[in-house]
Amino acid sequence: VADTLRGRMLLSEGDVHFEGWNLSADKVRALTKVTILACGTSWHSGIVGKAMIESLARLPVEVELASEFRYRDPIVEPTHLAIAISQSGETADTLAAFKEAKARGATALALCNVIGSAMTREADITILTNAGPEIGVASTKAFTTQLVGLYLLAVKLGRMRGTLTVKAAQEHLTALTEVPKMIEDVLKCEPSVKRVAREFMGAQDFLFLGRGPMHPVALEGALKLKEISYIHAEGYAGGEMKHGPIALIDEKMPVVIIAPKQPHVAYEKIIGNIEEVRARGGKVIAIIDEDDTHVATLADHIIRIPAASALLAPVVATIPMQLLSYHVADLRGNDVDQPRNLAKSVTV
Ligand code: F1P
Repeated sequence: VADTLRGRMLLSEGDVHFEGWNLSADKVRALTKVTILACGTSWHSGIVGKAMIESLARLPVEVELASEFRYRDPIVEPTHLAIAISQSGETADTLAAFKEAKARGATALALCNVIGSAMTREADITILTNAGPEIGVASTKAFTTQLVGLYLLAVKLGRMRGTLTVKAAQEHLTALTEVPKMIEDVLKCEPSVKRVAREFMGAQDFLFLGRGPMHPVALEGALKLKEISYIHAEGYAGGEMKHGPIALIDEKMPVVIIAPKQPHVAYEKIIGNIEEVRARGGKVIAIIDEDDTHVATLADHIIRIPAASALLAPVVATIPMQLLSYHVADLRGNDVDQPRNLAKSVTV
C-alpha cells in the first residue's frame, strides 16, 4: 500500500495521512457533495470511487463525464469537493472541467500520476498515485492504483466526518494491505484467460455484464478490448440487458459475465442473465469466485478469481479483463502498447 501512492503517506490507528492534506475537519464535515470529473478509464474508476465514498463517508457523489461538464451549466457550490481523476494529469477535458468546478467555488482535489502535471498545479490538494510511468497508452495499472487511492481517500473522509470508527477504518486499511497478495493470486487465472482469448480472438462483438460494483468493471473490460484489440464491445449493467443489448445476442456473441458473490452484485439475478444469454445461443464466459460451484456449471468458460472484500472486489475482477484484452490483441498481432488512433494524454 505504501508503494501505491507517492509522497509521504502514513497509515496509523485507523487514519490516513496524505502529504499536503490541508482540509480542516470542519470543512470536511461541511461538505455536501463530491463531484468526480474524469474521462475514459479514469471515469470508470470514479464510478467505483462513488461506491467507496458513499459507503464510508456517507457523502453523495456524482460521477461526471469531464468531456460534458463544461458544456452545460453544472451546479457547483463552495461546499462541494471536486475530484479530478487522471493518469496523465493533462487530459484537456478533465482539466477544463476541474478549472470550471474550482472557479465556481469547489475545493479541488487531483488524483493523478504525474507530479507537476496541469491538474496537480490547479489542485488545492493532490493525491499522487505511483503507477507510472505506464509504457502502454491504454490505462491499466493506473486504474487499479486509482481505486486504491480512492479507497484511502474514502477512509480518510469517513474518519474526518465521523462516519467510520477507528476500528472500522483500521479494518479497511488492513484489507488494503492484502492487495499485493490478492493481485498475485488473481494473476494465476492467466492460463484460463488465454484459452478464452484463443477461442474468441476472431469475434466481431463482445458484451460485458456486471451488476453493482461489477458494472464499472464491465465498462472497463469493454473499453480495454476496444482500445487495444479493436473489437467492438459494450459494457452494461446486468439489469439493462433486457432493455436493448439482448437483441444482439446470438451464437456468435461472447458475453463476459462478472459474477463474484459480493454484496450488491445480485448473484441470483446474474444467474438469470446467464440463462438469458444461453437461451439465445450466446457463449458465456463467467468470472467467478474460486469456490463457486453453481455458475461454473452454467457457463461455457469460467475464469476463477480470489475472494476479496466488497470494496476491493473491483480491483481483483478488473485484472482478468485487462489480461483478456491483452491476449486477444496480442493474438491478433496488434501493438498492445501503441494502439492505433489513441494518445497517452488527450490534450485537445
Ligand atoms: C484518460 C484516457 C485513458 C485511456 C487513454 C486515453 O486519460 O481516456 O483512460 O486509456 O489513455 O485517455 P487520463 O486522464 O487518465 O490520463
